[in-house]
Amino acid sequence: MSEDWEDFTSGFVAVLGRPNVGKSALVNALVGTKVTIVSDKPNTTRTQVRGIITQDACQVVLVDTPGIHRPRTPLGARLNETANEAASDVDLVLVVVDASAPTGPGDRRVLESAPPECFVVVNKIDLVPPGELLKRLQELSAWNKAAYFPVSARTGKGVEELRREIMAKMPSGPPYYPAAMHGDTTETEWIAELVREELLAIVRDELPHSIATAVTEVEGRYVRCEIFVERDSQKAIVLGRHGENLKRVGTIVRNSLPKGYYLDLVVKVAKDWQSQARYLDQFGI
Ligand SMILES: Nc1nc2c(ncn2[C@@H]2O[C@H](COP(=O)(O)OP(=O)(O)OP(=O)(O)O)[C@@H](O)[C@H]2O)c(=O)[nH]1
Ligand SMILES: [Mg+2]
Repeated sequence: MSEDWEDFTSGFVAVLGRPNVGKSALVNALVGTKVTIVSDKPNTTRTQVRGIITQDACQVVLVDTPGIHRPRTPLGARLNETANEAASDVDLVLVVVDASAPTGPGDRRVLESAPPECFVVVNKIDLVPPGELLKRLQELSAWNKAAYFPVSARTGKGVEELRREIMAKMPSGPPYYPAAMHGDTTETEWIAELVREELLAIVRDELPHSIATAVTEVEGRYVRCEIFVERDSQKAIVLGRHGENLKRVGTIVRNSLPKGYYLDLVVKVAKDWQSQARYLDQFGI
């Protein structure tokens, strides 16, 4: 390429925080389109997922990460590793905290390990009265980070300002992705993620952690997505009465595919996969 990128800026931004604070929702809001899945169950994000903003001679590559938590399984340990790895070698770190919850030990660990130049994003401000938000901001200022941004990924409040400040921090550099690209997830990975997102919206308790999905076959317009659970008893819950859960998930995800696609959902048992490295590798976690 002989293009002159002298006036262009670009960089990588890691989005860190404990589970469920709204990192993925924030990445989607900053990008302006859905590039990473969201759910009310903790540890929804399992890999580094990139969201790309290209605007005003600047490209920002946001790296969504798994929520950092106290791991109870090899899966949990791997999620933490993935998140911590994302924090190294980036131009900026965003630490996301939940405005509607007090700063807990989980937040503290992330805040303490984050560089002083990081931005602290106080998300979910739609859930708290202004007086309480002020208290939260005062509390968080004890960490002396570079800047604090109250936002709501849900309503979009504060997101534009945060986007501008992130862009202003990017050093000179070329774009890494074509301007029309908003994410780095492949089409098959995305289908598997959408299936998992819909399942997470249905299931409860410990089951979210036990679900993994993978597209295992694409043949013309036929797509086979396998849903893995850890035990036989979980299979029935995922299927639902007369298979109605699976039907519902299939219909929703099929609607997001180009017309004429056939999505085949199959539930399988991968015994105790959360604890087995070979399964974690197989699922790309
Ligand atoms: N009210 C409100 N809810 C939000 C906001 N941002 C995210 N949420 C909700 O919070 C829950 C968690 O959002 P996610 O974006 O999946 O959280 P996360 O930090 O990526 O979680 P993990 O991937 O599990 O680490 C979901 O139910 C979101 O809809 C917000 O600004 N306001
Ligand atoms: Mg997430």
